[in-house]
Amino acid sequence: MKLSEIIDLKTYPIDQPQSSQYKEIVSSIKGGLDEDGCAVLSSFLSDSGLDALVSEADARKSKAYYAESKLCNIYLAEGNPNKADDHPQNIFMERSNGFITADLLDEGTYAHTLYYWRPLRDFLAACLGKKKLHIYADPVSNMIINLCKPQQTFNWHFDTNEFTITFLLKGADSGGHFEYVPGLRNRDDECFDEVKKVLNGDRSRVKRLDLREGDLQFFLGRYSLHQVTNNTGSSDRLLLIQSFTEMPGVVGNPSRVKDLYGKTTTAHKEKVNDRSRGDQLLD
Ligand SMILES: O=C(O)CCC(=O)C(=O)O
Ligand SMILES: [Fe+2]
Repeated sequence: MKLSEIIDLKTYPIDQPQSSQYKEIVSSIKGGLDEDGCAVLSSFLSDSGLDALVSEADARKSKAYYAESKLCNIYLAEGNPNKADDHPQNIFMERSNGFITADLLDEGTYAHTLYYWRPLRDFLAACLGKKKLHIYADPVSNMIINLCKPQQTFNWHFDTNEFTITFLLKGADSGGHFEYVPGLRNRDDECFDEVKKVLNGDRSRVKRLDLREGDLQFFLGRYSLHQVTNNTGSSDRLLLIQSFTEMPGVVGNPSRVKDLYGKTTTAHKEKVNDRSRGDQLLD
């Protein structure tokens, strides 16, 4: 399988770092990320790539994991009995989406080929101004497909990994919008007061992204609170998510991984006390 079958390499020559087009793309993404932690490359996937990725996702939909517990806080973690009832750790919202996990997108799939393609990672590193990026070492959640069926929703939350790219494979006919609040917390501060305002319905800092099928979205989800609004249409919304880290060996918090994705592996057990993080933020 050639990468030119998946990505529109003519418009986005991300395998040619010396080209002027490459440099222009990198600088436009840097601008978007600096401004609000988010940037989009429209129609990044080729038509055939999009079709192939949608077929892979459709074939695995019946294996998507849906958690039993539906009420979650924004840290996708337990509440904190030592804090007031209206503290962000103790505010719970409905989450009803499911996930097709990384172990179902095995070697040989288009999604896997794209994720492990070195030029993509180098390109992402250039966009982020980092020397090198690593594949997120979490074998369950490093590459997943978020499945929001009609009437499903993904509550406000922060991500574990600093940096994610997503590909919209199938949009909802109505609802199912990606909304985010850029830089709502930072590596040194949870900014609970600002977080609380958003959870209490303040929309002044909320942005909504108009994503189209085949678009590539860059997103700094560890610091930007985000949600997917209720899918009020009649078709499924499918989004492929690939995560990368600056430090090698990062895996998710075992209880969060188990709750969201239904399983953990020996990698989570080994890393239970050593989950290499660049910060002390709540997960
Ligand atoms: O489906 C989306 O647009 C966002 C998914 C997401 O935030 C996540 O899986 O952490
Ligand atoms: Fe997220």
